[in-house]
Amino acid sequence: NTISVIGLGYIGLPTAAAFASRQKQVIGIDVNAHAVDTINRGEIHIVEPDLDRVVKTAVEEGFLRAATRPEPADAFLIAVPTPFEGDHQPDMSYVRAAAASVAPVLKKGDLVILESTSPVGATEQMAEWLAGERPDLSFPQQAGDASDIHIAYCPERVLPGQVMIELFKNDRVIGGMTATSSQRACDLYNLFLEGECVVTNARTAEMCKLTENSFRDVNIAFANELSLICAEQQINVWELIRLANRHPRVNILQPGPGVGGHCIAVDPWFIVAQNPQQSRLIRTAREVNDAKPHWVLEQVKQRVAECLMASDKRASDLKIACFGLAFKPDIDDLRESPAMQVTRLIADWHQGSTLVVEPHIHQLPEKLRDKVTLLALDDALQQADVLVMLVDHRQFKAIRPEAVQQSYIVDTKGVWR
Ligand code: SAJ
Repeated sequence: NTISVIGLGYIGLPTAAAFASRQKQVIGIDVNAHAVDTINRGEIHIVEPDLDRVVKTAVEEGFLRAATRPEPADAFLIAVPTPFEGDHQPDMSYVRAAAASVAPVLKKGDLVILESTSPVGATEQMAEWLAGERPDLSFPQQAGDASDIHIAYCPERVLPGQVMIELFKNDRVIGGMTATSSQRACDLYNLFLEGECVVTNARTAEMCKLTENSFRDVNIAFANELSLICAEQQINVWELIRLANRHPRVNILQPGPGVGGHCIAVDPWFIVAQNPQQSRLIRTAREVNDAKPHWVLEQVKQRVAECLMASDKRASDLKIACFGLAFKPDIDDLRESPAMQVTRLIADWHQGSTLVVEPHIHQLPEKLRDKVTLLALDDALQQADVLVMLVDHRQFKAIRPEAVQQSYIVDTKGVWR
């Protein structure tokens, strides 16, 4: 039995590698020829702990290979991006293109699974697209359990940085369009899954994925809102949360410079787009979290003003050091990072130099290259007048208090609480 994974990104490639690690024949498909060549050399084009080793072994042992065009297989897993468009409407064009590319190679008995985070109804929509391309085959929407092609929605829920652990260990929600589709999908994931397959229908599974990330977004927004209130009331928000969390039924998350990554800041909008009247809390949480980087900039402006008042320096002499660019601690992923956004806002506003410390990178991303200077931790601590803590990387939490001489600090992560 051959398994085909369409889209070899942060989810597709680890999933392909997981099946291949159980000695299943896997063909990975991606439109990016560079990614395909890299994988066929046994290397990877993304950063994820342990993935390189698993892919290398799978390719060397002949269980995994990549191609740019779909080939016949028995199961197809679609794991392509579903970003949103300018007005927060989900963009399903990659799923549509993936369905169109798979349709010509489908045969009776095949299973098609959508893994991409999608609005409710997307799986039925995908089935319609497939049926439109292949009138010679029957699909669940017309033929029910007796259909030629089986279709399910099975979202991933792995944490970036721990994908190769969570992919195996997490329970998996399986939303088949029919009972047979669900059963076939369970059998497939059980090839490598140590967690449990929990069966539901496709619409519930779609909503479940959106719900998980919206839950986290709403809870982080609560913490971020508290941080604004506490700043007004001269209360240490970190101490406040620590104390409140001593209550047996309270568990507040941590505030920060905003919410980054590729899922939590995106998925809630899928719910809002489909249910604008009902999703007031989810929308507001998004707005609270998206506003946080701008609030951090205002805090920096205040500290800079105080620093200028207390010294004879001009604004253009003042150095601001930003600590961290990654979207969360102890990773090197800078995409969709609020720390990056804050750093850019500061660099665009500030007349003097903006320094950056990011122990996980050797080179600044292009967007920042001519705006800021990448420095070692100790150098930045020595040179800067104002410190802005943006990511609670291990290295920053280990800074000794006596190494910090500055009194003008914006600490978005409570590292210097
Ligand atoms: N963050 C805070 N405060 C917190 C926790 C997180 O500000 O207390 C921030 C982080 O700094 C980061 C953002 O939220 O900027 C998101 O980080 P995260 O670690 O919460 O989540 P992701 O985006 O790395 O992965 C999430 C996970 N979803 C949930 O925990 C519900 C993961 O399980 C999903 O698979 C993933 O989204 C996804 O692909 O959807």
